[in-house]
Amino acid sequence: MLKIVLGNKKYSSWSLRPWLVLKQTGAPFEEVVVPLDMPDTAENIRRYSPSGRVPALIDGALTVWDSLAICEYLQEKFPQQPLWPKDAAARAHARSISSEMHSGFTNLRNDCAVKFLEQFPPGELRPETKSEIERIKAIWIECLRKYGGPFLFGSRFGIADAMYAPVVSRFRTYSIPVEGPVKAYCEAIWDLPALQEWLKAARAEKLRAKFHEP
Ligand SMILES: N[C@@H](CCC(=O)N[C@@H](CS)C(=O)NCC(=O)O)C(=O)O
Repeated sequence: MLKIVLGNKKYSSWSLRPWLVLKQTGAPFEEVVVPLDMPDTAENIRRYSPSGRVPALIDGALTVWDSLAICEYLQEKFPQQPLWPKDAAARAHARSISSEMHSGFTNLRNDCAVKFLEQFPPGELRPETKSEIERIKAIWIECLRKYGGPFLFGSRFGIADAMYAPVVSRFRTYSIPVEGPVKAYCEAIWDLPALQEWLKAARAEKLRAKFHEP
């Protein structure tokens, strides 16, 4: 059976992404949660993955690490599932925005750490962070218009949605205003049964992470 190695569900945004994609495949899988922010975190993760970072996917003798590589592997393993869009141009678009998320938006990532269960009143954001938020909203609006929603590439939740799911959480946590199609998209993601299942598990989690909690 497939095994996915994750960090704390309250905080691990990189873990959520391939976990959502794995849920979308419908395949059974086991989970291992490695506590983050501990002196032995990297050593513990290295028992599963050479990168010392979560997430990692274990499929028999094969280990795949790094969120986007895991998503790509899942598409190859489950070719009947439209995790990437079937149309080549749409697929290239989906890969572009997924890579843009994977390698970018560092101001937003640094200033607005993912805390899936928390909500704060609106605060002042740096101009660099605001401009990344505007870029993300523009990406979503373009996709929703072009492919008809409710997800970025149409009626099915896919890898691109999974890559941006933690941003939806950041918008909630930091009370970043959303309206129109962006608001509808955020609601569609937040209401996903799989995301709600993740949040339920996060609420039940007893682990604490010192870099993420006072
Ligand atoms: N580029 C990686 C980033 C993975 C990452 O930074 N994971 C964090 C948790 S969300 C981690 O493993 N931290 C462990 C540590 O810092 O010791 C991916 O996309 O999977």
